[in-house]
Amino acid sequence: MLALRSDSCDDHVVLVIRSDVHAAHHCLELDGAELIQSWESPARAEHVDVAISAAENFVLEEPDPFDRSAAEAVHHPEYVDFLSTAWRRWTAEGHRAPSAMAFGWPARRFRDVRPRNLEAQLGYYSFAADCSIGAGTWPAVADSAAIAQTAADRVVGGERAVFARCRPPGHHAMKDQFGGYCYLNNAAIAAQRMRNAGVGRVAVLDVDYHHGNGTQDIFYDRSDVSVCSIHADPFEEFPYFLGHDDEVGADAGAGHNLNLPLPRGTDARTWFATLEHAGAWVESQRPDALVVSLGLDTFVDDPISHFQLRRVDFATLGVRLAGFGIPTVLVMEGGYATEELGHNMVAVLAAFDAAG
Ligand code: SP5
Ligand code: ZN
Repeated sequence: MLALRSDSCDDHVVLVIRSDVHAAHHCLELDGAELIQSWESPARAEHVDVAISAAENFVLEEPDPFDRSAAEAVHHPEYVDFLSTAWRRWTAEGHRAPSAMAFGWPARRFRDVRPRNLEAQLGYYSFAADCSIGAGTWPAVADSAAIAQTAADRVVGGERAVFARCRPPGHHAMKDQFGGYCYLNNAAIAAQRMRNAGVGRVAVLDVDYHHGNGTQDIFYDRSDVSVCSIHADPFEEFPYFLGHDDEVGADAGAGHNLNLPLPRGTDARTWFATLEHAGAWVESQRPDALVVSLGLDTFVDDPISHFQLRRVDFATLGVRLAGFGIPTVLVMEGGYATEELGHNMVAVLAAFDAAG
């Protein structure tokens, strides 16, 4: 049943954009020399949907159709074309493997020249072997982007906050490279969508455990979208090759990128002190709207991450995010304690909502 917002007596309702298209996307991931079912699984989104459906004051809606131009506004069009055709090409070539994954990359001292060979292009258009492209990947990727695009449209249309329950996640996706379970950068799509609709300045605050390298890449030389990421130190943690604190933006974007790396094992006290620093900086950028890259792999029991936030901390996070007092798109990113993810996500969103 669709609950109509105008029928609700309660002013506080969280609009959630979600769909089931993601379910056919399940990746393989290289773990040492072993291929495993990815930590980034369909069950993650299912647990979030179940927890949201069981909670009060959430209204769930399907996304509008994917607008390819929303993706092409932040990614290279030929990269979007590659993603949308890779599986068809892989199938046509008759490979034995169940999904397509790169095994070689244009690493240091190689040339940045696009090859014609599909397996080589997989390396050209990616930076990690923690995700693959299968039959359900492009439909899920396009739908996840549509969720972010729709959430941005609803916020532009007057919603105070919308949760984009995206899967696959997006913040690692660069202008023309996938990796880190991410293909299209949902948060960047939402930010750019709001800019195109006339929002003057947008800030992206990325609280996922991992550095939002893709979002940084996309907006690095721009002053209209400021990007701040709190994450595990890239000297120790994925994505390893970006996310240091001396990456401050370039050209017009100089001073509009802030990285706040923290050591593995960081506890809630230090994390929230860092969030205060991030919050003050975001406010100094004078944004008219906010995009939150909401990864909850900062959870103490996350199986692949090493910060120590608990459920109560996620409620505190929700209150702080509401405190910016500006229209907000909350975009789901990581979080691999699958059984807990739904409850943790509801903790953030319900606290955000209650805080107004
Ligand atoms: C969106 C997001 O959170 N992406 C994170 C991607 C991390 N991918 C690399 C993970 C490597 C984890 N290896 C864990 C081995 C445990 N034995
Ligand atoms: Zn993450």
